[in-house]
Amino acid sequence: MIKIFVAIALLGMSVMAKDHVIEQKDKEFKPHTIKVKVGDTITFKNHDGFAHNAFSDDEANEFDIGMQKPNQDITITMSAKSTVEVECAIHPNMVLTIEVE
Ligand SMILES: [Cu+2]
Repeated sequence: MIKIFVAIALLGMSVMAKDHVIEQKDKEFKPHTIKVKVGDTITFKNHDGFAHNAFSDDEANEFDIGMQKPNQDITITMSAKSTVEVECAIHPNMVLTIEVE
């Protein structure tokens, strides 16, 4: 019985929060812009044959995923409302805007 309650609780959480995929391919974040809700997650998927990174100095959603190897997936959670400018520390031309509503 307890297992069923836990399963329902987890299901409820996963319905509320969505995961959004950002692909890193050909030294670009794809898509370049995305709109998400507070509590949603972003999964960065490195589809290039070399390392990438993603970081933001945004006050509300500061993060740095570090050195991301080829084929590695890294997930972060957007915890507050803001417009988050994301860059790759290795390739300065890679830019992404996450609008957290
Ligand atoms: Cu990069």
